[in-house]
Amino acid sequence: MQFKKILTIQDISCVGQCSLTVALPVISACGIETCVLPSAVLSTHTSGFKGYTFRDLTEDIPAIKDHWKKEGISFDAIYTGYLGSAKQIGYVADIFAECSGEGTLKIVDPAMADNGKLYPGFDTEFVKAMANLCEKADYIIPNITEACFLTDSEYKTEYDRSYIDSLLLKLTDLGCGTVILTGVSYSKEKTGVVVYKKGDYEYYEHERLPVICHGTGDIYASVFTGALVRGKSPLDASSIAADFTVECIKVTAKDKDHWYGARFEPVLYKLYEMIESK
Ligand code: PXL
Repeated sequence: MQFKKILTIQDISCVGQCSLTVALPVISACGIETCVLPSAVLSTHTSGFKGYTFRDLTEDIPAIKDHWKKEGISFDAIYTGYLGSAKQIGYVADIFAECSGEGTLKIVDPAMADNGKLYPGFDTEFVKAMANLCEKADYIIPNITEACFLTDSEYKTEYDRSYIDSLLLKLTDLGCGTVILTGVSYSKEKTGVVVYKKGDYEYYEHERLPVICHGTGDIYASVFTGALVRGKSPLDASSIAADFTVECIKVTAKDKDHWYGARFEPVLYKLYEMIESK
């Protein structure tokens, strides 16, 4: 196996089972060296905790990038998640441009919204900057809420295929390569993910669990990235990510008091094999 190296850029939420505390173990478990660039340090994530601290690391990024360039460091893939500010997104675009080798995959999870709402602290300037970053990505992994903000579309909880198709078209118009749209559900019992590239629509449908679990988007995007970089097709990477995330949600649902994140740890040992055997 050829050893690969990914850079992931997202925050450290010290407590909360999201962003880097998910991406680092998950991508490592895929068998890939995982380099990190923390976008911010928060005491917890912002969804449900009150009074969290937030240290924005935007101004550290240019010097980190310049050092990597001096050392001749580049990555097989760069995967971004929750970013700290609109200005920071510009610096991340510089990293895309300057720390890529030939064939470096750029994967953007525009982690900024869910259930029809932006996360606290984000505004339209941030959304615009994120849309610009999506333009530079080979893969973007929005949920439906993020897709709506990125394309200035109406958010709907009940929809049909034509609504999803129009979101996909508008997302592609941002200029990105492939769209992985998560949480697309055409029935009560099932949900799924659409992989869309230039009019080519593939859908992986799976069980829909009656629980909402914070942090599953980060698990999904991390597994997708790891599996893709391990050479899986976008559809296979999407289905492995979906199956793994469903297992994490099932484990988490057994613990009624665990409200702030998804328990991926008990399932992590299976991930390498899930990738190998697909
Ligand atoms: O899971 C996405 C995420 C990542 N990082 C921080 C968050 C959230 C979602 O709320 O608040 C800080």
